[in-house]
Amino acid sequence: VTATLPAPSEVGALDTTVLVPTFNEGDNVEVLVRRLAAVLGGDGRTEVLFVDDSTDDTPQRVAEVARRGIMPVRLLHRPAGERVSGLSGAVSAGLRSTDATYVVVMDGDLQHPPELVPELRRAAEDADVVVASRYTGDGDAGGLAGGWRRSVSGSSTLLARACFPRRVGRVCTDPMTGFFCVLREAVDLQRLRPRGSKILLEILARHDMRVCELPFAFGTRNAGDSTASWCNGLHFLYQLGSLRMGRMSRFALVGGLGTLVNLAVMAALIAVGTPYVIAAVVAAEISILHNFLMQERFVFRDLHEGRHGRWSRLLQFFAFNNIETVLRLPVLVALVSGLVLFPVAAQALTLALAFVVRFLFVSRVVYRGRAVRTGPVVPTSVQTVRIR
Ligand SMILES: Nc1nc2c(ncn2[C@@H]2O[C@H](COP(=O)(O)OP(=O)(O)O)[C@@H](O)[C@H]2O)c(=O)[nH]1
Ligand SMILES: [Mg+2]
Repeated sequence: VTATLPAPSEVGALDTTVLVPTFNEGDNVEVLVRRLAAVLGGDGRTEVLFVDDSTDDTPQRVAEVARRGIMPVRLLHRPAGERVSGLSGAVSAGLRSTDATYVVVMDGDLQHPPELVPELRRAAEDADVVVASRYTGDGDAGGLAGGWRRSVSGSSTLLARACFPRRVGRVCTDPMTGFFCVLREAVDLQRLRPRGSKILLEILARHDMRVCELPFAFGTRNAGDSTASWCNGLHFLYQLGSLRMGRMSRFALVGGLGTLVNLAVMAALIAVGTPYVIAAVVAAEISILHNFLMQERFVFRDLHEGRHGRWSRLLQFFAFNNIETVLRLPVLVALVSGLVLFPVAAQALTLALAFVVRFLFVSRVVYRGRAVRTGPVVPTSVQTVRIR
């Protein structure tokens, strides 16, 4: 079924989009829209945009509320297979699909009081981003279920602030909040590499923003279940690591680990009596595979949508590294027989030489031209949604 929801604004340009990422929040949709409409009034310059990754009937519930016309409501439903980068991906898809001057991002479970939205919007006159913080003034993180989640949230907040002292630490007490208002044009969407669930951290860490904060009390979830999990925690650490470390340093880390794998395998094979040249070749193949898998996951993960498929990338990577292995072998032999170095030490030397060459090849050839694609801005007047 295809349905067209009402246009958000006939009055003029859209001032604010209230962007609500939702995952199975059917029971919260209507209450949220009603409470938003009560404080935002019907100025026609504010819309609610649900960016939905649900597997339940949330899209239908949004469509119902939209038809009632309480206020302009738009739905961007991402069907299975298109739900890239989870919560952060949903927020950045929403940012991309609006041309409103301001975007207020908030949860769909009423843990973020809708009544604060007008205040956030007002404060944004003097800032690029207004953060609703649980950790400033009268703010309160009480709605986080249990002491354990409170301490996890508190310590990850400190960690994030410590990692980015200037852009985050000094200016923002709650970079992990999902409740904030941002001047849309202050965000360079090309720069975002959304992953995990902390989009505000991503935005702050990648821009020099004028930040302002308002305290707020984090409520308890209205209906449905939280998506917090161990997996989210690991994602957060990964997000923090990749935000802090550029591609080259992650590549170096993977290469460093690969070198250790290479040398360990070679030493082990020599220890059981394998001739050192054969040991060097086997060690090289194993470390090539190791490096490929690690870099796919941790270095070039955001660039997978490019012109080559995974097998083709693997093939190129293997081909290049084997040429490199073949070129390194005579150097290895020369070092061992000429300079009488221990084979493992000589291998370490050839690997160090090859590192620079390898980075140049991989970044210039294998992953060339894979900048993240940014779609055109979808006009806000009409949004066609698929409703299953
Ligand atoms: N679109 C989208 N929304 C999500 C996803 N995961 C969580 N959400 C929404 O993000 C908001 C915060 O999630 P929640 O589970 O309440 O996290 P918590 O408040 O930290 O427990 C809620 O509105 C969820 O419905 C996702 O993968 N995609
Ligand atoms: Mg919640």
